[in-house]
Amino acid sequence: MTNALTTNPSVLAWIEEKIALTQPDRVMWIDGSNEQLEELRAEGCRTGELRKLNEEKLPGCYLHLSALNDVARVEGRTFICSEKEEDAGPTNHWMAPDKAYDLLYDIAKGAYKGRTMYIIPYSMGPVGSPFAKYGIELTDSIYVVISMAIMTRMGKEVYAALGDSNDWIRGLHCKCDIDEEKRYICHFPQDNTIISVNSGYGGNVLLGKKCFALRIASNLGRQEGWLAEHMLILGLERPDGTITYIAAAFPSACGKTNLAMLIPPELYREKGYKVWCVGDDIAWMRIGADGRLWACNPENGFFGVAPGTNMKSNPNALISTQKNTIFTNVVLNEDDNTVWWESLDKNPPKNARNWKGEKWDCTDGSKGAHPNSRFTAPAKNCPCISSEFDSPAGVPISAIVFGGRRAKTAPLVYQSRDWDHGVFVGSIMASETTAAATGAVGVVRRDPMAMLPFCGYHMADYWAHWIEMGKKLGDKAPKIFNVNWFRTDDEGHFVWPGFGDNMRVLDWIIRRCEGTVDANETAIGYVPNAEDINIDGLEDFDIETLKSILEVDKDLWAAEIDGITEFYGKFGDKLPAKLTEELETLKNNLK
Ligand code: OXD
Ligand code: MN
Repeated sequence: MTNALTTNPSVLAWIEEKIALTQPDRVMWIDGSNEQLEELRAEGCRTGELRKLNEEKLPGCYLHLSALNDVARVEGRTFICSEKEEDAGPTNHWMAPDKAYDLLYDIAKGAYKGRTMYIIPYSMGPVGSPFAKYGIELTDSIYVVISMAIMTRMGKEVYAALGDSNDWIRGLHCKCDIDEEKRYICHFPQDNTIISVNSGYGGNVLLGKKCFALRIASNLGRQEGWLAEHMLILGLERPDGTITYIAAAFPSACGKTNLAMLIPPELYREKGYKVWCVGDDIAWMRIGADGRLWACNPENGFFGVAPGTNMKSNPNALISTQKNTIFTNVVLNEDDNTVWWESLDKNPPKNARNWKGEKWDCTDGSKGAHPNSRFTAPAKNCPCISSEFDSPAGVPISAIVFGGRRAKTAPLVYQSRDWDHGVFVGSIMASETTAAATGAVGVVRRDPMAMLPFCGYHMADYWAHWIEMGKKLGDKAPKIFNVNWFRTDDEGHFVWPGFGDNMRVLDWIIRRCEGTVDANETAIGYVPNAEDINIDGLEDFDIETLKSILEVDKDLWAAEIDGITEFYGKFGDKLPAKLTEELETLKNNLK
């Protein structure tokens, strides 16, 4: 093949096959160089796929507007195409692999005619590290190439690291006509292959992220004895310079990026506490030579939700977006060629275009940015990025935190009795819908380990894998906690201030990990004694208020048991016996 950047036979054979299928006019081997990326950015601006923003105010930044019907992940059109249906399990959509390949190849046939095939070599995890896994994505989208350059370690060094190995993830993306009816995001775990057609939206087409680093990687983790999780990773530095690492899973829209980049309240900052961000969305975790659990963020950038991000909610995220960032579906300020989104500040631009590219009048009550508008920003831009971000060994995890959005049931924080109980706590994770989201308030959506849309195999086998990991870790296992920042009072107002003040809860968590603070054993696990959570300096918040959100209401938990029993019912015989036992223990404890 002309200009090929590799001689790897499995790579060349696969690409040749896909060239024959998609019939591109041109083929471009992406080498990761800035020169090539600049050429592509300029080309993207010529075709209208990108708009270069104000170089002085937002250097190296671009705006991209997606098709109107293509603004989010599409769970209903996302399939796990395992050989056997039962391996996908009741929480995934399944399609038989033969049927899926036929359908997808039919759609992909000739899909690159008149277009260029870009061949993207990328690594999830630092190239050459024990965590790293390599992938090649074929795409006909410049937006995908320049986004992958931010979100992954992309470039020809990946071919050098791969050598002649066949151990890499195949990814084929075709924009086609962005036809919703023919949109499919399919995963073939037995072939390490992902095919995505008729979408241009990040979560569906940046194949390194949800498709590879979670759905395919969760399968690899199961086979190879590690975990691929939908978790942030942060390091909490104390005044003596020691750093404790925490991994935390929350469903979408529970503030994962904010927690990952938390700025401690002043009373902690004065003493020298700091939070370092290792990752905001995905953690790969392996047992290290010392027997502990070590975690690595396989990504290289943040694909964050823009609305709600501002200098108060998350200054570190906002600062991360001030250079070399791609904004998708936000407002264009035509006066100074910059961007805006709801709640960025109180000054919506007067002369503006909304995410649809239409003239937008901020006083007409419509939203200017799409609620799922995004920034794609290099992790290195983040002022609190951890010095261990590129560490080949990852970071040792002391605590795993699960969380959800519960008005009353879950207390502010509690600790599981042990690893297996912690797996139970993760498996029953749930969020209640808010009025803003659906109109139906308080509907509980179970989202075990925040992996509902991302676990690439049977969820009950996944829980069994977690239990196995606990056996291997033994007494070196991280402690497992659950947090709930979203308890409400009788008027429906949030009680806990959240944001930077979540540091006060993290502080308790790390003291529990090192065994320097006591706790109160309740039916659901260890709950803090109110005196042990530092509430100094919190306004309108006293120890009674704190006690009100540490309360475990037995009636609500009895109702919760019904919900859990119904949910567990879906998994039939595959449900690990340990989890049934944990449910029984909970029932007995509540009696
Ligand atoms: C994400 C998600 O985009 O979880 O990270 O939906
Ligand atoms: Mn996510």
